[in-house]
Amino acid sequence: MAIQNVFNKKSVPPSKNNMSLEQFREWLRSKDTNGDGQISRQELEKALRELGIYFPGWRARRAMAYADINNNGHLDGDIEVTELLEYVKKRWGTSCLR
Ligand SMILES: [Ca+2]
Repeated sequence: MAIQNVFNKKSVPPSKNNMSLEQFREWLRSKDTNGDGQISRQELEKALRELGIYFPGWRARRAMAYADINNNGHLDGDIEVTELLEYVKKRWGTSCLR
């Protein structure tokens, strides 16, 4: 029993790192400052800066290079948003977006 209690204390709380696509989409929508329905690199960079994430410009460029599949300089459409979420989960951890 005593040993079990020790393990329980150390157990990680239920995943904070598991933002759903819908939550992520909602978050992105709130960062679409000019309301054109797309996320530009500048908007992504501004969002990261607001979160206090280091090197927001560099991170935004890397994320765009990964997720902007049609290379139009904006994140638009479900596929690109899904790609960005995958990238964010892998590289940043989505808990930082809350
Ligand atoms: Ca695009």
